[in-house]
Amino acid sequence: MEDLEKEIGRLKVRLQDKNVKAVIIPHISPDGDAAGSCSALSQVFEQVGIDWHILTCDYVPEYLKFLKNISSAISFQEKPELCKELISAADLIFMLDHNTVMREGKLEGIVANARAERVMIDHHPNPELQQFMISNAKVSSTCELLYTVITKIFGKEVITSDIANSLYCGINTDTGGLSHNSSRPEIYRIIADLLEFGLDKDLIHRQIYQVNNLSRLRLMGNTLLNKLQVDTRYPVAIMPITNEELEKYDYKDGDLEGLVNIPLSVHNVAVSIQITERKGRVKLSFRSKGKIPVNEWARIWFNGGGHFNAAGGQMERPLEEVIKKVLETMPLFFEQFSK
Ligand SMILES: [Mn+2]
Repeated sequence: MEDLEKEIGRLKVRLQDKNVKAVIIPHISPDGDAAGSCSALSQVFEQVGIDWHILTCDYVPEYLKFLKNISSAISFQEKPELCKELISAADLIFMLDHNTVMREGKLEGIVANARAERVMIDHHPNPELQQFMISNAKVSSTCELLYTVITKIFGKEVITSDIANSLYCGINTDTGGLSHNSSRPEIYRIIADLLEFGLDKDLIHRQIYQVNNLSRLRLMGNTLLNKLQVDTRYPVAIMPITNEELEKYDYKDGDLEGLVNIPLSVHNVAVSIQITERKGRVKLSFRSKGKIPVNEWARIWFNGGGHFNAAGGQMERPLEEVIKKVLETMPLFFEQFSK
């Protein structure tokens, strides 16, 4: 905690130079916490007169575009040259909601070789060392941590209702609507503050949970009805989704958000794994309840990692092979890690 205060203090000194050029980067496939934190930080910079750009290696999903400044994010897939220019001109690169440059997709090499100092603001375990390390794995979300960073550096008076909305979006989505990882009283003190600054809680809930694409409903329906399998040996549910299915149901970014959590509601399921084939690559999302560290499963066998109960991995192998590997590593994982 002391180290954290010190790092925030160092950043405060660095940001006294209002001529700094800042670039703000979320992780690949940004979620509510990544997009919410980028949105909030950019608004603060706007207010205090610091030059900023939000860059993504891919896209921001449709359902998060209501967050202020998020639709002005520049995608490396659309404008690679502009992204390179902005990164090479930057003095500070803010890495939000990720613990390694590797989570920046195709921006990785460019960011790693840039002259800028990197500022990590994140809550994932085992962070990679950067020039400024504001990392705390105990908090619910990057947005929760960012609230502390913003108010310590710029004071509570910079928090507008739009900033409160963005921060709450991350706190809410990273805790599954305050259902897990949200028992520290501090979270509710922050939410109470945000309400005083004009947070429109109901708006965020509506935007996040009550707006669906038809394609999302069809894809989720098909997956739960026809694809979900529960293992007979271990308390594990698996949902493979093929490229063909994504095309058939007209998949849009964000359509599968949250789907992986649903099988955990079945009483004898303790681990849920969504295995999604997309453009020659297979993405795995792991969720668990209780004392099952799925980040280890993802890290050891699937080139990934993450949180104890929520992790991700990926493989550049055919879907069938990845499914086979999940089934083969299941006994190994449970032998080693479940108590
Ligand atoms: Mn997060």
